[in-house]
Amino acid sequence: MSKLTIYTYDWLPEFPRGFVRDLRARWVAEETGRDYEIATVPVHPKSDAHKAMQPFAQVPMIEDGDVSLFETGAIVLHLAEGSALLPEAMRSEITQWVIAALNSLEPMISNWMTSQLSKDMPDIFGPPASEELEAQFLKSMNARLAAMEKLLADDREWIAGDFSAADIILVDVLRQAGDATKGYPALTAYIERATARPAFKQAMADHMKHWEDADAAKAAQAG
Ligand SMILES: N[C@@H](CCC(=O)N[C@@H](CS)C(=O)NCC(=O)O)C(=O)O
Repeated sequence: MSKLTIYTYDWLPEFPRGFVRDLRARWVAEETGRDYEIATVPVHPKSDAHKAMQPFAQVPMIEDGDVSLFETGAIVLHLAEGSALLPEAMRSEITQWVIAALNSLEPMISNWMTSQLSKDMPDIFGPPASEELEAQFLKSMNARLAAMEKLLADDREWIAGDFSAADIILVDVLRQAGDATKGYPALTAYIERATARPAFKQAMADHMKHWEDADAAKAAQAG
């Protein structure tokens, strides 16, 4: 088995912890029983080495032997390869749902969350959206959440057959909507089912420990 390294930031403030997308890479590694190491890139300023691995200077990235990848959809599909998370017969449907989660849900959720976060943190998230724009973001997000609610309520435990790579991406995208999913019982139950998995819990514990260690390293450096 090749050596797997997951790259994330060296430190981040409290508010994004628990939602930084290295969690998706950690989760798939846990589900598939892959050992991995964590490597870090500075959050500020972004380094040339970071940009060489991730052209948009975001995280996460991975190195899996000779393969270097960015984009969580690609990372999760790559690490799921050959495992029960990506059975050959379901490959196309799972890929469809990975792309749907990242392309048809995440932007709507992200627009809404950014409009909410910008109220308290305009220096980070930009000036708050107008009331009209905020209402539009909410409507667009809710239309997508309602469509997902119907699917999950009608006929399925997981989004594409058994628990798969698609559920890892979709659930982590839906988690980002926070309380906005509360009015959707099937979605809420789906998120709870997925996040009750031991692999998710381990990934989250290690993710949070990383930020605690980063705080300690920063404090030690400050003397
Ligand atoms: N589409 C990318 C999004 C990556 C992303 O948004 N990463 C965030 C952390 S979770 C980031 O690095 N944000 C800092 C920035 O955009 O400068 C993926 O799924 O990998």
